[in-house]
Amino acid sequence: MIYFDTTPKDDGFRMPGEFEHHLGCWMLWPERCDTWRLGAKPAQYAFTEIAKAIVNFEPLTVCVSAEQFKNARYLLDGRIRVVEISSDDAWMRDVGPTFVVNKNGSVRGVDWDFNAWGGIKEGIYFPWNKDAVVAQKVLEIEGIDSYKAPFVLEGGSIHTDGEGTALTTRECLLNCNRNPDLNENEIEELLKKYLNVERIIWLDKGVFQDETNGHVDNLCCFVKPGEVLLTWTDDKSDPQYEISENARRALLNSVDAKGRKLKIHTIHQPGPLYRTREECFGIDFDTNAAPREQGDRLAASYVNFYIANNGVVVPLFDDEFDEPAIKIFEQLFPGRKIVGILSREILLGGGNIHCITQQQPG
Ligand code: KQY
Repeated sequence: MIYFDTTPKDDGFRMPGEFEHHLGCWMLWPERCDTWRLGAKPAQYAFTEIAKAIVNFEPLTVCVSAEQFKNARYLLDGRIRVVEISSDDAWMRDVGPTFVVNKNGSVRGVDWDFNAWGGIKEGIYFPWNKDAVVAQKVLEIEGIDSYKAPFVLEGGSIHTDGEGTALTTRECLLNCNRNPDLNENEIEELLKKYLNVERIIWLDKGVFQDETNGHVDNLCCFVKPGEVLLTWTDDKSDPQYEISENARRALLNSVDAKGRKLKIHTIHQPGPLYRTREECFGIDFDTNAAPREQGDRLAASYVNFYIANNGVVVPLFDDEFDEPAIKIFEQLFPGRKIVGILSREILLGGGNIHCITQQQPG
């Protein structure tokens, strides 16, 4: 695998929208016991369900440690490719490569720096040396050449419309626990080069109490060029109201790279949801991992879904807002099958379906 010393922009490669065609999807396998309760068994079951939903639409590879290989192979649908790649946890969106494509359909990877969502002091766990080389290993397996981006970024902190526009949050990208030496203009310039976009739409904050420092993939995404979906609450006393309203105003006042005003769809959040006493039971304590405590507000959002070829895999929470959410997805994606999966177990680990997947275009 070659690392180019140019950028995707130099070479005419761009990050496509997630709604564009995929060659397949990548996931990791959960096993760390200070993230996932009860030896990660309930999480493994949830990942298995999501993997099965995805492989009905497109090829899927699940990367797993040597220790868990046989167990994962046994549990996962036979159509899924299982390969051995070690990792520190299971967030492929953030540790995997971002794929970029050119006009001829060639694909390259972007390999970002990773610091476990905030580095030694503020990150979620230490060490993260295995996570830091997952992208490179995926690209090696696929024989895809790559760009090494010279700054910290997780895939969950960006969305693109494939037509020159990127969406992100200041809370995450300008956080001093990511790239303390870079200001907003400098980050913009880097995003423009490595995603090959012309316009960045900045939202201030991500979902309330999101442990990623406000990843956009839990808050807002493109459903097609010119249209976004934003998590919402009608409850003005909920801190999420101000965050979503502020984002709505920023989106209203934005135009995309093609000069279009955005059509904004909102989707009511579930809950609010909190970690229960029972859900704290069976999480290993470790001073090198963020504590998970009873009563924690969970950053639950339907926006953390995955768009597959001909399908959409949507997180459900056994909540009164699940059914209206499914109806919204049916309206937004008329040509795709909507599959809802109960995903609270993944939410307990700090993310959701979008965070554990990474599409490979082609
Ligand atoms: O939002 C995401 N893309 C990932 C969430 C990672 C949470 C780590 N516990």
